[in-house]
Amino acid sequence: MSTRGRSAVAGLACAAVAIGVAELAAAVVTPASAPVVAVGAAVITFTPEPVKEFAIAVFGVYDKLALVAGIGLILAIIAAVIGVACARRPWIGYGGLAGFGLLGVVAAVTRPGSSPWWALPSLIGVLAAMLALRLVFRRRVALDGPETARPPVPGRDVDRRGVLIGFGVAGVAGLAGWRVGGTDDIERIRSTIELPRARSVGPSAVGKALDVKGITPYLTDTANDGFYRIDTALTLPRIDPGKYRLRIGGRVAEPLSLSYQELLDLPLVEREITLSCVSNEVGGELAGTARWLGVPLKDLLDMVKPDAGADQIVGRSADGWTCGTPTKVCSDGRDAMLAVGMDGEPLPIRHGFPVRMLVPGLYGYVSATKWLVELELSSFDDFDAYWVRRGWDAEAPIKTFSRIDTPTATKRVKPGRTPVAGIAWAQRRGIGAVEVRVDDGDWREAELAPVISTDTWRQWVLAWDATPGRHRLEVRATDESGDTQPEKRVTPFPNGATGWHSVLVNVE
Ligand SMILES: Nc1nc2c(c(=O)[nH]1)N[C@H]1C(S)=C(S)[C@@H](COP(=O)(O)O)O[C@H]1N2
Ligand SMILES: [Mo]
Repeated sequence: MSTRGRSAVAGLACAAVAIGVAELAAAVVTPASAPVVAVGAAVITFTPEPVKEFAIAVFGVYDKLALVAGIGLILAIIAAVIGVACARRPWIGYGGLAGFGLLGVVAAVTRPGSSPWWALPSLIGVLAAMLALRLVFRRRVALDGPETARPPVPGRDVDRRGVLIGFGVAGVAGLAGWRVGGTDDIERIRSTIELPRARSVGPSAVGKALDVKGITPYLTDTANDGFYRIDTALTLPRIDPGKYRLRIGGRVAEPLSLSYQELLDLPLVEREITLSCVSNEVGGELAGTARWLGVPLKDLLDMVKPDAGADQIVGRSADGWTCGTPTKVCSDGRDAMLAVGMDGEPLPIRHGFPVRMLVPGLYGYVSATKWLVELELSSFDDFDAYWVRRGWDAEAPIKTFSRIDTPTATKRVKPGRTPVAGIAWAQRRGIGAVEVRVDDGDWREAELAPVISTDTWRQWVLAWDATPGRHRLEVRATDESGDTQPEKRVTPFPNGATGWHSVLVNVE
């Protein structure tokens, strides 16, 4: 390898030491204080809306993975370049490390809910990396015997053993940090929780689903991570239910603070509800249906007695994310709740353990705060929540949606009777009809699966006599108030996508 190549690898080794050691230190402080995570979180906070929308459109639920990979790649390139420069001018290396350390510190201590301690992982990581730099780039010495010694060429040599040790230290520290900083401890506590039974169990459509190959199942497979996850959290908030408190305050007559157990002791309801994300594109998969167990939000508001003008409930997450929900969802009969259970188990950590909010009929960003720690009664005039500050609508009821699950564009279809099937939803209004057309022909009405309420999605199926050739299938749904999905495509920003889903299929 050339001298340059070696120097670049040495630069990478030093950066790896910084990241690995910082990761380990962060596991002790708190995982969110790790520099890459903190910088990533800051990037999420400051990224302009169109870029964020692009990221969700391209990477979907892998947007966070893409972000961390992107940061890693940029870091690696800069580290390699600095490594090369460092062989001649070591101060560039120290300066570069100090710069990155500062970036990590600033990002960490400006995170919501952070403390000055959050600076530590970045500082310790950078100090370790400076030490590594000292060991890896050695002053060039004369290699010949004493008699033939020539003065050394200015510059530095790379100590290969030092580089290997650097990568080793980085790997071990990083792995240890990852083990210690995981959610294992909270997961253990979660697995011992026995939730009380619901006082009121709603009707169920389980067992009434359509039997069509390839159709979205009625209940989402939450246990196997089948339920979509969307949030701004790079590290999952870890909340010990034993220390958990929910504060309910703001414009109320009687503020309240409840422990997890006190919440569980209130009368619970269980309901099947479909949750969906405003970022879901036409044909997208950012929605899921589960059996939710929780405390009716109305019961809690009755306890605190909101002021008449408090038209917005602001939900706060343990990681500082905020969400604004119209207070009136508590008085129109819908099952708005603080959920503690999902499909018979305590909420999974990724879905908001120990407590999250859920409001049928509203997109997640205006209703479904995960890792919920505070409800503040406020007004829409007084407060803009996280996504509202970034231009999304303050109020966002879920729009009618329909999707063709089968056939797909990639599967070969044989001529003859073929089921065209999928799902549709229009929470609060209910799905009245689903229609399908082939190649701009007549719209034909699909058969609908039985439903238990307006708040869950509805499967549908239509028998199609497929003829050889290439065909375009289109779907549109009509809600029970008679409104049909508009054909016009609009993007998810700022209040949800519209348009008919279509697929091109090859019949042969
Ligand atoms: N704390 C917190 N809660 C959150 C979010 C978030 O970023 N942070 N995102 C919301 C959005 S945009 C959606 S669509 C739902 C998704 O819930 P899920 O991840 O359980 O499917 O959570 C909501 N609750
Ligand atoms: Mo969302």
